[in-house]
Amino acid sequence: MSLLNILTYPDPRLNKVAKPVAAIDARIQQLAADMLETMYEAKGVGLAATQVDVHERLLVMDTSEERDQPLVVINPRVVWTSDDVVLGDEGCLSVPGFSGDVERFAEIHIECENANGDTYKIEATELQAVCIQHEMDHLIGKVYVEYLSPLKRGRIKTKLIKEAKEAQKSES
Ligand code: GNR
Ligand code: NI
Repeated sequence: MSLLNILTYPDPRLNKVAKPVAAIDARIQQLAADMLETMYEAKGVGLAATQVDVHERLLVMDTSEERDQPLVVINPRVVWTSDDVVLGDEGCLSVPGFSGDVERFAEIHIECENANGDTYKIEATELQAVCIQHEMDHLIGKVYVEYLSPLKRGRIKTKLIKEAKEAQKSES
């Protein structure tokens, strides 16, 4: 098990489009385990492979209160979305210190594979539904800030670039 580095917005690697996972093998199982460890350590409810600079369609998630229900989602396919939408305040581990309102489907059903290669279905509502849509956006290279106003997105970008430069300075 090891902790992985999470990319920070506006890193261009966050805009890469992930390819399907071709084979659920030991490498993918190790990656999923490391992503879960990284997600729990960062206190996130989800993490997409894109965020750890792996451009394959894999995400992990745990939206349970007790944080004891890890899910590994490989090659997700959307099979149904509700007509209802919800507006929610979203955060992202790749956009530390900020949040913003995003509209999402209230409910979503997906089909995917787990780390053993078994196909299963998730019928998600509430935070889990929002999280799945947020993570699936990462897999197509999309960060939630793209839904915010250009003004708000610009402020976030400027502040995070400044913080990254200051972190670099204090390293040397
Ligand atoms: O930890 C996270 N919390 C969260 C809150 C509201 C909507 C979406 C999320 S996902 C986020 C973790 C993350 O960045 N996943 O990509
Ligand atoms: Ni995110």
